[in-house]
Amino acid sequence: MKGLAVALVVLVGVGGCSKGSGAAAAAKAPPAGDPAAQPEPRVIESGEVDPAWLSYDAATKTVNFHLIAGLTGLNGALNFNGFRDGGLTLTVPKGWTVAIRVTNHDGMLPHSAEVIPETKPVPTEPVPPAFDGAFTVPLAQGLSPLGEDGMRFVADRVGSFLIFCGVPGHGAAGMWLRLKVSGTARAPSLTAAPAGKS
Ligand SMILES: [Cu+2]
Repeated sequence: MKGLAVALVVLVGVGGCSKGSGAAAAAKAPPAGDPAAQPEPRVIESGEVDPAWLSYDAATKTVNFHLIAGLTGLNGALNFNGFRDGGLTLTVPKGWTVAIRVTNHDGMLPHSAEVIPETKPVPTEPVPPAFDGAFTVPLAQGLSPLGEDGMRFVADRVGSFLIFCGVPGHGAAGMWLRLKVSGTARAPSLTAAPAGKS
């Protein structure tokens, strides 16, 4: 099934849809400026961090993160970037602009993404976002298989947050990562932790 999904990604290419794709596309475009030239995510194993997911510009205080729903078969594909239950943490310095490109790599299920306050238990459906604009559209319905959207927001307060799938039941089933907004970090970073730690 994973192989099928990868094949479909190659065949279908960029399936655009959604809100604010203009602004989001501008935010996430590489210096070359051609979104169509963006490489598809390479196939990796669950728990492996691909350095290509994260890039940033210290001059403009902007961090670009590629969030990939259902990248691997982990947790019935209810994972982001091959991680579940907060196993991957994106840390950004306070005040930086966070641009997240969201790709639904799952060939079967819809997925979405939303930054929410850290809460236990993890919500079973969408809640108000922690930052203005920190969600994909449609949030509860999710992006179609192989669909794509983006979000852009200013991480204007320190704290611990979740990057959570808003499709009912997915987040609570483990489809969430962590976002830490730090008052002391000098640069963004991506850190893997043992799976299941929450
Ligand atoms: Cu999901």
